[in-house]
Amino acid sequence: GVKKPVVISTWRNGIQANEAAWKVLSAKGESLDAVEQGVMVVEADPKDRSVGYGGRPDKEGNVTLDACIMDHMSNVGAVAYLKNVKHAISVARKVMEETPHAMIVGDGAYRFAMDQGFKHENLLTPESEKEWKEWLKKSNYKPVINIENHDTIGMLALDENGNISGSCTTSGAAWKMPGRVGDSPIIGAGLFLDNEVGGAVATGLGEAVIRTAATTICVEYMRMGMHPQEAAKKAIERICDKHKNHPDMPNLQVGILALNKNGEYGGFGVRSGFNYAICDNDKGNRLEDAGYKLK
Ligand code: SD4
Repeated sequence: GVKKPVVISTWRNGIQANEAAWKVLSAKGESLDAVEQGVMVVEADPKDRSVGYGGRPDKEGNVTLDACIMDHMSNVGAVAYLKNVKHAISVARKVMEETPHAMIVGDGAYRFAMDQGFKHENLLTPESEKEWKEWLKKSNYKPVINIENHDTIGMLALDENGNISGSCTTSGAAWKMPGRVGDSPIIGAGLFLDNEVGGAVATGLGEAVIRTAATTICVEYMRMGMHPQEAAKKAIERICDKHKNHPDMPNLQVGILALNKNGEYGGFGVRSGFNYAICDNDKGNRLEDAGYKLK
């Protein structure tokens, strides 16, 4: 039988995000509202240092946000390199619903957000500013697995009507080059779904996810009949294979979550340490460790 509703999201912060999403889902609400409201909790949380308010800045001290959202009819909306607006996911949803476009970036995204009535806010908290100034002393850019960038939130939900939606939002890689955009706002990279099959979200080193269209292939593996856990594992194996001789490999971490139409789910990482929050009627809201390829 189909298990629904279900919501799954990346990392420990997914617990609080799932709670907000579950309010929508348990009231027979739509998965699109669930995945927006869920990740908004994390965007507003200054303690989460890689999403929204309080996110770590780029190398010049600017907090810039990337986000995308996708619904069961394959409608999509995305923003990238967005400054001074806390809820990038809601701006992405407005792009989807109020414009003929799929993605708006930078100054255009900011101006669109202002037109839509979003508030201009400073997103750099004193804590993130302090860390950035510490980093500036040495200024060497080297992504550290599971430590530096570990809180991007990606979420997938299956609602009472059997419809899947997904969302993904981040401040990206800490101390990134100005203008750098990761996988998180890119449909087919950080997030992909097909309501006939299921969906997938990614977290970790965005460049590696973009190179392999990792969430797209995960969904296609499910289309071929694989269980979400197996599909996520196969997508991670593809990433490892394509990065065998790549300089990113020694520090590479990517985590992928997958959810199918039956409410079955799975998670897999390149390395240990990737976990996710899952909420369903069976066992409630809990944190689970993903499988992994390398120690
Ligand atoms: C990025 N994938 O911008 C994001 C970072 C991330 O947990 O997932 N952090 O590359």
